[in-house]
Amino acid sequence: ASALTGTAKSTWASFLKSIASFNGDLASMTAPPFILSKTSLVEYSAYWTEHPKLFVAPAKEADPEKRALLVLKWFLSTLKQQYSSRSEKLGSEKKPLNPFLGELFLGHWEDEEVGKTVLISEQVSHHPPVTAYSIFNEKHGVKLQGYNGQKAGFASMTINVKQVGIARLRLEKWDEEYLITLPALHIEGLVYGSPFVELEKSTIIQSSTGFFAKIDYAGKGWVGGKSNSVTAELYDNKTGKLLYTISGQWTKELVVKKAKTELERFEHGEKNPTTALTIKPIEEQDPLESRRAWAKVGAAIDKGDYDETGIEKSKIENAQRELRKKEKEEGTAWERRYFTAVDKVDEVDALVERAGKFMKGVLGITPVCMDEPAKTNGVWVFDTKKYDDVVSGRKAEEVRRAGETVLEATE
Ligand code: 0T9
Repeated sequence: ASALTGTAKSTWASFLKSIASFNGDLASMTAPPFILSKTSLVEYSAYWTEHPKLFVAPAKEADPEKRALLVLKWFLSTLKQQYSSRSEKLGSEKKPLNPFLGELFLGHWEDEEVGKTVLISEQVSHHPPVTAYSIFNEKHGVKLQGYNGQKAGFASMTINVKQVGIARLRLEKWDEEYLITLPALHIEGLVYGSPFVELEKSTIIQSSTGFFAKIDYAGKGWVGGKSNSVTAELYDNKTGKLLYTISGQWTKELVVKKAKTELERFEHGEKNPTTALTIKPIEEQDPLESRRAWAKVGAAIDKGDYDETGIEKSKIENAQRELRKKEKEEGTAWERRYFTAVDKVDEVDALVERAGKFMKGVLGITPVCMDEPAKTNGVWVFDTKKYDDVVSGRKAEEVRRAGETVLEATE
């Protein structure tokens, strides 16, 4: 039965009618007030590291096979945060704010045991929307970077979303790289007014030391299965030997097995709580930082004031349109603060090729790893030079000016 009553019910009904003719652009969708979230999509990068201990764990492991298993365990532990934490907290999936070009989400996790893990997330493209991030723990030499956008479609009351982009994990100490692909998903529960995410299809993790993980997702009723089901298999690339399997529900418990022998069970709920991200108070934030930039919109959403939400949102959107117009006239482009677009990354290509060979040979399937760069306005890489310039203050003037352009327009 529907979770909605009264006006919400009829607003939702007309919304559903409107998305029946959905054009694939998630951002352009006008959703009813009660489904709006005040969290911008640029914040979602933080879901990768809400368990900082699991994130750095592989760095301490000397055996490459066990390391690959730890990476797989960490990856699986991020799924619950990425895809079901909002539903759990808010009662349903909500429509995130559509980040503006250059929008930032900056913070860090402080953990007694593993030290500081830094998060840098930036909206590097607005058309199509693409978010890039870099997450690193210097002390343990663990560095994650990636970028992602979405391709969406609507069919039989379900929003189907394919993610474009990749994540890359680097373990400095072992000079090791992992390529991680992103799952496809769909939004269920639309008819009842309580949308939630279910994952589908497969992703892979390929390591430069020759380990390959294939991760298969399935939902409720899929071959009789439970919701949020996952089965991961970790192989040795060279021998094709299956080393470990991990299976269960990514929202609940997962079981690690070697052949038929159970090694361990783990879950990432109460027994393994997340670490809160530390971010600056709004007054100290850069004008491009998400929570500061969207503060008025957020306040209007909190109040449930739909008109005010619309007015404040339009201010930001119009200001952005003006900026783009000005750039076009002046023949300039918005300078991304931390990332740079490239055509390709050789290390990534090598991993894709390795995974492809393995998959064809052993599993009989071709890799769907790298999407055409055009879909994300390029392959986005973390630019350590830009980062150093910002941190050292060498870019202070540019940073100040960028902030001003956004402030002027929205205040
Ligand atoms: C990258 C993640 C992504 C972003 C979200 C599809 C979705 C926007 C993209 C893929 C993160 O690492 C992982 C998790 C959830 C994904 C979101 C779920 C969702 O519903 C939204 C889309 C844009 C909507 O808001 C659809 C509206 C719907 C909630 C109600 C009408």
